[in-house]
Formats: sequence, C-alpha cells, structure tokens
Amino acid sequence: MTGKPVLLITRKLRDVVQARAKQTYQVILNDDDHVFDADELIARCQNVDAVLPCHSEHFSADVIAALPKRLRIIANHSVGVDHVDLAAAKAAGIVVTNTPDVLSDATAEIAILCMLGAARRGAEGDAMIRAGKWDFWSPAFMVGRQVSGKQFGVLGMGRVGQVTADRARGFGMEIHYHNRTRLPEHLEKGAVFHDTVAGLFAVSDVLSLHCPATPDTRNIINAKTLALLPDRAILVNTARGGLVDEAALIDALQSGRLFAAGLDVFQVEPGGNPALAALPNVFLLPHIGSATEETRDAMGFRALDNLDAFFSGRAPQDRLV
Ligand code: 8YV
Repeated sequence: MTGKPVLLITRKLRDVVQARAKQTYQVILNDDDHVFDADELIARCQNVDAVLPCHSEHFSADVIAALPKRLRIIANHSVGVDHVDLAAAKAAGIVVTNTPDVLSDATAEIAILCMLGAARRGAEGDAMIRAGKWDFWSPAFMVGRQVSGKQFGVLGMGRVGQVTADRARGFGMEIHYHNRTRLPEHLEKGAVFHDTVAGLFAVSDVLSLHCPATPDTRNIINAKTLALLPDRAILVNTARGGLVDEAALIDALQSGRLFAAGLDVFQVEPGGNPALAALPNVFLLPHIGSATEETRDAMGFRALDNLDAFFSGRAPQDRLV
C-alpha cells in the first residue's frame, strides 16, 4: 500500500481521537453524525481500507458480502460486537477488533446509578419536582428499597461485571454471579458462584446484566425467569436491550412482582420503549454506559491502537476474528 490507509470513521468521535487518526490515516468522517443504513454503509465502505464503527452500524452477513476486497479490518469502537456478523467477517477474511477493558469503570458507574435510581425511586422523585407536583412530605413518602445488606446478582462476570461487583461491594452488598466458567479465587473475591442461571436469579435482590447479546442470551429475561427472582427484586440492564423481553418486564413491574428496573439499553434504540417509560418504577438512561470524556478517549485510542497494529503487520491486541 502506498500512502496512508483510508479509514472510514462512521460516527463523531472526540476531537483528540479524530486528530490522532488523521496523523496515520486518510480519514473519512461523517460530518453530521447520522446513522448509516445498510445501503449507505456499503456505499461508504467501497473505497476504504478500514472502518472504525460504533454499535450503531450493522455489519450483517449481507452487508459484509457487499464489502470490497480492499476493506481488511473493522476496528469497533465498542466492547459489544453483536452488530457484526463475526462468522461472515471471518469467512470474508476481514479482521474484527473491539475495545474491552477501557469502558468497564464507566459502565459499572452507570450500572450503580441505574440500581440506585431504581431502588430509591429516582425517576419518580425527579419527575415530581420538575412537574411542580412536590406538595407533600411525610416519613411515609417515597419510601424505597435500601441496597446495603442485599444480594447483588451479576449475570456475566466478565470485565464490566467484575468492576460492577466491586462497586456493589462498596455498598455493603453480597455478590453472587453466574458465568460460563467459574472465576479464579483472586477474581471472585468471595462472590458466590452459581452454576445455573436459575440458581443465581433465585438469590438476586438486585440482578445486573453484563453478558453479551447472542442467540443464546436473547430474551434471557422473560416471564419465566423473572418469576425466579425474589419478591420485589430490582433489574439493572446496562448490557444490551435484546437480553430482555420488555413486555414480560412491563408485566412484572406493573404487578409489583419486581420493585423497579434501571435500564440504559433497550430493544429499540434510539427511542426506547414508551410503555416502559410510562411506568413510574423504571429509571431510564439513553445508552450512555461508556459516555464519559475519559472513556470515549480511551475507546477511540484503543480502536486506533488496533488499527495501527494491523497496518504495521502486528497482531491487534483485541482481535476477535
Ligand atoms: C457504546 C457499547 O455506547 O461498547 C459497547 O458495546 O454499547 C457502548 O460502549 C458504543 O458502542 C460506542 O461506540
């Protein structure tokens, strides 16, 4: 290859990240930061050597089949890669990378915010004051659930799950988890391992989701599994909306079986679910788990590190296929 490789950056990244990218690559930006549909994504990828997408760009098998031979790497600006058909990329000889580790702290903070917002009725209180409807106070008013002393269940004890568990420990919670494989003792830090999902759910006063969205985990939260949770449990989802059957969640929240939910991710994004948003016992955020200045910079740099390694003939540290 002569000259700088051509890199398509699909969404607006932080200035420092874009500036660094321009030092090494001939960068094509998306100036108005709109989401590319499949046709536009294919069209924009035609004359590039690499693409740096977010989870908002869907590299389905059909999209990947329409990519040019020239495009050799998809360096994601995300840890989750459910928006990329990895098998199709592998078959097409396209390298795929992600950005693990660097977003664990930021996402764990949002998980704790979701837990506390749900447990202490944050959305309800905020809405009441903003609407000018706070006209009463009593010791019996807006009483929520305390999290200290309760059991915090982690579904998916990867990097984000582990940091979130550490934060929950700080709130005096007892940690339980289910994972495909049990963690070594030094990472488990006293957390109780459950070898089944049902075993974990049965003890989780707060259940926090940290597993990837795969065909196996789709709607893992459904009417049946919600019924396994202790009475008046709290659900926290900062992973992927596809993990939750939202209709079943709404039923459980309306019936009072679940005390509350704290959600940063939804089946439909952007937008979320208006029926969920209509419930007072749901604390909602618009998929901002990793949205801090520090983490956005680190994610951008990590994606560029992967690209730099690839184009200098080294193995990208976060290569998935
Ligand atoms: C981002 C995410 O919001 O990393 C992920 O999997 O969902 C988030 O960190 C997004 O992909 C940023 O590009």
